[in-house]
Amino acid sequence: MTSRSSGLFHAAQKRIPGGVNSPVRAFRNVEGEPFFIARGQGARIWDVDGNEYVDYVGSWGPAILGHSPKVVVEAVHDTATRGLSFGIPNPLEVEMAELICDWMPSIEKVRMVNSGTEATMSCIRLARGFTGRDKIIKFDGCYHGHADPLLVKTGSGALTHCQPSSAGVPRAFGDLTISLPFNNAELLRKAFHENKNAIAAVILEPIPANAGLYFPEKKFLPVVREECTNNGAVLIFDEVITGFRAARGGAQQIYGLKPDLTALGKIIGGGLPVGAFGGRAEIMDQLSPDGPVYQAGTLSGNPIAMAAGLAQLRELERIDAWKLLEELGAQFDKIAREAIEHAKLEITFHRLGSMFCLFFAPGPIVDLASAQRSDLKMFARFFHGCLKRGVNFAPSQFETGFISTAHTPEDIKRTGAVVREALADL
Ligand code: HOZ
Repeated sequence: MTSRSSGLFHAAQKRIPGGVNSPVRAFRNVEGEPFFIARGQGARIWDVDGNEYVDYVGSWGPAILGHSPKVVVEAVHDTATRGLSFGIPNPLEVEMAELICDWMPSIEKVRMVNSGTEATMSCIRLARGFTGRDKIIKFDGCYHGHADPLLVKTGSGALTHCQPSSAGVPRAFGDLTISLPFNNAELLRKAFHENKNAIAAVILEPIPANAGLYFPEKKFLPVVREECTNNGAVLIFDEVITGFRAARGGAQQIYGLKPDLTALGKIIGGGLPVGAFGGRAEIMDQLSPDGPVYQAGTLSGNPIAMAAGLAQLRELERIDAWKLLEELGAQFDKIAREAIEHAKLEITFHRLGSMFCLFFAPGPIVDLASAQRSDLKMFARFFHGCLKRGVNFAPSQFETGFISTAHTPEDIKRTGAVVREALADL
C-alpha cells in the first residue's frame, strides 16, 4: 500500500520542481522520499501517515521554543483578528526594531525583510552603495541564501546536491565574489592586499552552520574584523541561524566582536517568513528613502510576523532559554559522545549550545574541505536508522541539528538510545 506521504510526493513532483519548495528537503542525498508533515507540538512532529518523531530540524532553526508554542500561536491569532497585512507602518515594527537593537548592540538601525536571503542580499547592496566598491569576500561552505553574488562555493542545499556554485549566476557577478577557505587568515590578508580599495564587504557566518557545524579558530574573527577596518570594507555577520540562538546577543556576543552589518532571520519570525538586517546607523542611513540604496517589500514588517517574532523573543527571555538550551545541549553532548565511543567509528561531534552536528569523518573539521571528508553514504544510513526509530535529523550531512526548549531530558535520553542503535547498525 502506498503511504500518504509517498502519494503526496508523487503528486508534488508533477507540479513542483523536485517535489519540494526548497531543495534540501527532497532527501536526494540520503535516498528515499521525504515525509509530509501533518502537525507538530513541542519537540514532536507527526507525518501524514501518523508516524511520530522527535524533531531536531525545528524548521531549520526558527522553532527554538518547539512547535506551536502557545505564546506565539496566541500572538498570531490575536494579531490576525485585527488585519493580516496593510503595507502601512504598524507599532509592532517599532517594538521589534527596538528589541533587536537592544539585544544586539552593534545594530543601531534595522530594517525588516521577509527571509534570510533578502537580508544578506540587502546587506551586500548596501555595503556596495556605502563603499562605492564592487567586490565581496565570502568563505567556502558559508551559505547566505540564494542571491546571485552569494551562490559561489556555498553550503546547505547547494552543497548537499553537489552544486555549490549555481548555474544561472552571470559570470560577471561571480567574478566579483572571492570565496576563501574559512579559518584562513593569511589568505584573507592576501586577498585584501591583491584587491586594494576594491573590497566592499566581507560576509561570513561567524559560526558556520550550513556545511555541518564548525567553529572559528581563536584568532580568525578578530583578524577578519581588523582587516575590514584597516581596508575600509564592511564586515557583515550572517547570524540568520545563530542570531538569538547561540546566545541572546548571537555569535557576536560570544566572540565579543562588532560587525558593521548583521543579517537575521529564522528565530525573529517565530516560524513566519521574516528576515532583518541592521548595523551602524551611518551605513543604514544610505537606504532609501534617506539614501541612494534601494530596498523595499510589500510584506516587510508584516504585523503577524512581527507579533510572532516578538512573542517568541520575549518568551526566550522570560524563561532564560539560553541557560536551559545549554543544559539540554550538554546532556545531548554527553549522550552522543558516549554513543559514538561505543560505536568505535570515526565520527567528529560538534556542539555549541543548542546546535550540533555529527560528521562521519575524523577531525579536526575547521572548514569546508575538512567537512567534505565526511562519508556521505554512512551519514545516509545513519539518518534512516534514526528516522525509522522516530528521531528526525536534517536529511543532509551539511546541516546543523537544533535542540529546542521543548525537548525534555527524556526526549534526549531516548534520542541517545536511538543514535546508539543506529550507529551500531552501520
Ligand atoms: N537552507 C535551509 C537550511 N540551511 C533549508 C531550508 C529549507 O529547506 O526549508
